[in-house]
Amino acid sequence: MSIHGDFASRLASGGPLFSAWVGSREPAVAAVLAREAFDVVTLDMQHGSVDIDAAIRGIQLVAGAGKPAVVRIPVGDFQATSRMLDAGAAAVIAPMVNSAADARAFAAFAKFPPLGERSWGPHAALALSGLAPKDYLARANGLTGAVAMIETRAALDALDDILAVEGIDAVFIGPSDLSIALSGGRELEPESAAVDEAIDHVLARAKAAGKAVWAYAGPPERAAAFARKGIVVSAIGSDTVFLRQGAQAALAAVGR
Ligand code: 3PY
Ligand code: MG
Repeated sequence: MSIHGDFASRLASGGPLFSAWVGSREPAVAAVLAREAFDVVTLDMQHGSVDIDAAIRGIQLVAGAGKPAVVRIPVGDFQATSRMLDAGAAAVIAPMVNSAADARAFAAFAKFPPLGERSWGPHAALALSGLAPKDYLARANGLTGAVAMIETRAALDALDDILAVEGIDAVFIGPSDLSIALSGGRELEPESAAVDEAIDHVLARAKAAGKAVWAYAGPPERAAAFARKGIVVSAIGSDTVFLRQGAQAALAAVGR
């Protein structure tokens, strides 16, 4: 089975899956993490320094390690979705999807007709999927994911409408922005009781809509807790955090 097919069936069986989270524009960083026991590697174009070129290379290097790559695009840059899927991303995460209209615009770039308006040109994706062009066209909408981030009050208010958009496969919780939104900008507490309550609400509404929930966890203990709650993909990291933690542990061992 292809990397995409394997990922899609592991998602369908409910996970839990764990993603590395990479903001570095050096694709070799994603490749190094892909060779650890992560199920998937996410390349972050929103807050990381990953640009289109780095994402295209990163997807290939992650695939070389036998793993799927997911890309988080910049806010509102829905057209980047098709490019990332053409480059072989297994799924695209769109940040700050705040309304059904945002979700429809995103899904339009993620899915081929009749579901959406994705334009044809999956050059690298064809090679990675191992599919003939006609088979790719027939299967791509099911093989690749459109994942809408829920991380504002507006998104929570529009949650059922966003979940109802055909072509949105899953929602992704951003606990940091949610904590800022829920506290009216007063706090950054991604593990607060208010955020946990919102997460449970999103899980319940997504279950009712028959859609999956992914989330950014940060620390591995939080990712394990998310997995126990039924979150299908939990992101651990990031690369910068791993680097700093490794450096701090090494320096602590020599008394610094
Ligand atoms: C958030 O927590 O707001 C995120 O977007 C995770 O990166
Ligand atoms: Mg966010």
